[in-house]
Amino acid sequence: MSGKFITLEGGEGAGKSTVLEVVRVRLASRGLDVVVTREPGGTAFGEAVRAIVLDPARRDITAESELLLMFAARAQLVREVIQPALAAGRWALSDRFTDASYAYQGGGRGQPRARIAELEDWAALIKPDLTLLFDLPVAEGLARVGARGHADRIELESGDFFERVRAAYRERAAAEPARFRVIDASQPVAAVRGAACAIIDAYVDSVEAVA
Ligand code: Z5A
Repeated sequence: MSGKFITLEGGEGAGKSTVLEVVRVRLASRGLDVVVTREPGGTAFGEAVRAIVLDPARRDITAESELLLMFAARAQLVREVIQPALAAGRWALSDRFTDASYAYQGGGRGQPRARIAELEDWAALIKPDLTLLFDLPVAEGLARVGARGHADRIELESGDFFERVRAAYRERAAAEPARFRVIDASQPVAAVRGAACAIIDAYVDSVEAVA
């Protein structure tokens, strides 16, 4: 069976990271060799970019610089980690990918979609085969991350910014129903995990059926 690329997406505090390991274990239990990564990050270069873009002291970063930095990290991750994994028949699981740029830099910051699409073609090269979108009301997500007591540079944005991020994610999910599965992330953790595992099982079944 050839490798597949799965991404987890959602707004602040949506619970992606909480579910990521469960999804990895589920895939492994199906006999799949899984590489787990995250964005921005996942390579030495990408983690250096992450430290810059999430640093709350860096209030000077422009929307254009932020967009380019996200794609610089992504270009490295795809070539260094994801493409080699897929070529070797492994599966790749990423906490965020290009949909986050459409949601945060496109929806949140108002960067033109066509510009993001150009960068996607040139720098990202690949699209996920399956994307789990963890969706919940902005106020709930912000209350969850607020309880952590510290905020990164992007978490310092306004509620309106995160409403635009959520709307952009939902719009993308509606436009690509074959790739996206939307999970109600306001449910208790056990229910969210259960929903994610059911989606993963059904997806692996469908891939095995055509292999
Ligand atoms: N970003 C971007 O702008 N453009 C891009 O192209 C890319 C990224 C790729 C990454 O930082 C930031 O980069 C991100 C988007 C931007 N924005 N910010 N800030 P990150 O990786 O550190 O941040 P994140 O991905 O948003 O992580 P997060 O806010 O922690 O969200 P999460 O991973 O979805 O949530 P979590 O850590 O699993 O859960 C958050 C808290 O909620 C935690 O205390 C949990 O115990 C709790 N939780 C989780 N699920 C539940 C349920 N179901 N009920 C109750 N409580 C729960």
